[in-house]
Order: sequence, then structure tokens, then C-alpha cells
Amino acid sequence: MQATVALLTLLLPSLLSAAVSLDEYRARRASVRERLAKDEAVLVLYGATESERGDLRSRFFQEPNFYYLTGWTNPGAVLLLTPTDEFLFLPPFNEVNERYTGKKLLPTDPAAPTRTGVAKVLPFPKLELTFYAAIETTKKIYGLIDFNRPQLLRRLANTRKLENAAPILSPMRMRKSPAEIDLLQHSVNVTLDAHRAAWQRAASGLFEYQIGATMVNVYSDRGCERNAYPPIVGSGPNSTVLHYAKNDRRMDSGEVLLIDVGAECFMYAADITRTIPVNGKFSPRQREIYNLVLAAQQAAIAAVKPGMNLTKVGDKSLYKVAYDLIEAKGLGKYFTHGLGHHIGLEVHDPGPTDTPLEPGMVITIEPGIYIPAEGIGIRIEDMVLVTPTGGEVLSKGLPSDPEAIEKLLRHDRKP
Ligand SMILES: [Mn+2]
Repeated sequence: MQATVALLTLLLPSLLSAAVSLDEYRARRASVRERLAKDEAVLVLYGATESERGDLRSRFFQEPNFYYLTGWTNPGAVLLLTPTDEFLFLPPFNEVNERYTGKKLLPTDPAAPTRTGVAKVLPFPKLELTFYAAIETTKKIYGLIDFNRPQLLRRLANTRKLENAAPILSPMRMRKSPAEIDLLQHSVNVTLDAHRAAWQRAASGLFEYQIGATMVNVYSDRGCERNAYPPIVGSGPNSTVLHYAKNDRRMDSGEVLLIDVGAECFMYAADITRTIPVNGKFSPRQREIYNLVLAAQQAAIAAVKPGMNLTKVGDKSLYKVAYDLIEAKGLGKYFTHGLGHHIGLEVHDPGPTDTPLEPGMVITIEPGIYIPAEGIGIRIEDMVLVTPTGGEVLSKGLPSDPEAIEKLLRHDRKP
């Protein structure tokens, strides 16, 4: 880890300063433990294991809540928090695993507390006894009961009330720290470069997957670990399919191309959509619909401020701001999804739509109009940081004005 840090310092000085520190993870756990003290409870969080995530289609990635409290990215770890203490359980030495996936920090390594930031690092087999000692003085147990190992938790906890930890962790995850905002901004910046590369390549005759490949290459080349979600590159009729991800159609002149693609870098997701004309120029009808979506999006972004929310009704509804503008032109029935969502460690971060927005929250604003009969789907999606007085568009570096987009599209293969 130290060698890695030294290398990162050399290559990416700005990024390293943005990384979430072990102290910040410690402070998050301390905040959870205050709640545990109030509730006379303990929290058990299982990290992902290699067998859960290592399905050979994707490399291992950590369970987001576990990552949020620890920053730990090795498989098979378990976190136990009590009102007064914290323990990280790590798998013991396993020769076969090491041969396949490399050396792991062992719980017996004297450096384990320094490297993990958790004072008490123990071998996994000590979990049960430590847990039973911890619950002697507590009334309930928090765990992620809808995600991992509910059966294990229930077995451990059959003498105590088992409650979902998500309602404690989700509000914390909704409010991004300055370090998290820097990491999100990095994912956004890389994603915007991917969109620019797509704009340079798009032309009639290409397949949708070729645009996807160009974009994924941009962020893979920048060290990002994966897509935040499968790339959505929909031409013509496919632009009206909300989560279209087959990307196997040949695009043609006169069609729109909806590109909803985002990178995940250093565990943080970006989610950005632009819709462009394949031949470099919007038709009058495409432009008419485009401008309506853009007006709705700009109105909703202008309305972002603390206290507003993502529900569909009420005077605090950002959705309603966008919907009313679209419905005023009679097209409300073609705006067929919500206005946006929280984003962070997951592209759809936890965050009930009725949560009043607060400074530090990061959401998407993504109205769309989809008219299957005309083969026209237009969505424009940006990421917005809620500030004390309004909203700051993290993705403002990528134009959404149609004339500005047309200027940046490829111009050597127009019909
Ligand atoms: Mn989105």
C-alpha cells in the first residue's frame, strides 16, 4: 500500500489529495457508533466475497456500504461496530486464493491496524466470539438485511432484534464530503472526455457499440475501473428505449443518437447523457423537441436549492418544474421517467425522492421526451451539486446547447 501511495503521488498528485482519508472513514464509523450508543446496538457489515463478485464477468468490487465505512477493497472482510469499539475481521492466509488473486493483508500482520485504519484487526474465525461478547450489553443488531448474508446475520443474532442498517447509512451517504465531491468531479471530467470522443466519431454507418467502445476506452485508459452502468447508445428508434443497452444497431443519417454513458473511477460514479444528430445537424422537428427538453432541464437546474425534492408532486418538486414546461407543449405523456436520482458510490445512490435536498448532496437532472412513433428520444442529463444557495452543475464542461453540440461533431463524413 505504501508503495502504491508513493506511485500515485508521483502520477496523480491532484487525485491523491482528493482521496478519502483513513481519518474520514474513522469519523464516519464514529458517527455510526454514536447512533449505536443511543440505540444500545451493534452493527455487523459483511464486505463482498470473491465468490459473490468474482463471477469472472467482472472483477471483484466492494459492497458500497462496507466501502463507505472502511475504504477497504479486499474481499471477505467483516466490520463489527459497537458503541465503544470497532473490529475488522480479515480472512486468514489462503494459499489457493493467493495463487489466483494475489497477496492479501493478513489479520496477523502488525501493520494491519495502520493500513486499515481500524484499531482492532482480527482473523475471521474470531468474529463469532467477539460478536457474542459485544451483544451481551446491547438490545439490537444492525445489518444489511436486504443485501448480504441475512441468513448468517440471523443465525448470529437470533437472540436479538435484527434491523436494517440502510436507514442509518443512507442519509450519511447522501451528504457528500469535500473529498467525495472531488472524486465525483474527477469521474465527471473523465466521462465528459468520453462524450467528446463519441462526438468526434459518430457518423452514419457506424454501429452503436463502436461509439460505446470509443467511450469505454477513454475512461479505461484513464485508470477508471469500470462502467458505472452498461453504456446506453441508442440510435433512431432505440433512442426511445430508456435503458437500451444492446447497442447493436447501425446508425443512419437523419437519426438522433442518445448517449447515456458514465465511468466509475475510484469507486465513484458519473451519469451523463447527451443526444446528438448522427449527421451533424438536428432536423427542425428534432431541434424543436430538443429545445423543449433543454428548457425543462435548465428550469429544473435553476430551481435546485436546499429544501427542494425529487418527488413528482408538490411545490418543492423539481420534477414538476420540468414536467410543467413539457406538458405546456402537450408532450407531458412522453416524459416517462423520474427527473433524477442521487449519485455517489452507486449510480443510483440510496436517497428517497421525498428527501429535502441539502448542501453537499449530488443528484442528476435528466428530463427526456420519447416519441416511439417518430423514432425520436431526447434526454439531457447532468450532475448537480446542491449548494447552500442553489446548484452547481458538475458536468457544465460539456455543452448541451444544440448549436454548440453541432459545432463539436465530426464534420468529415457528413452526407
Ligand atoms: Mn441517471
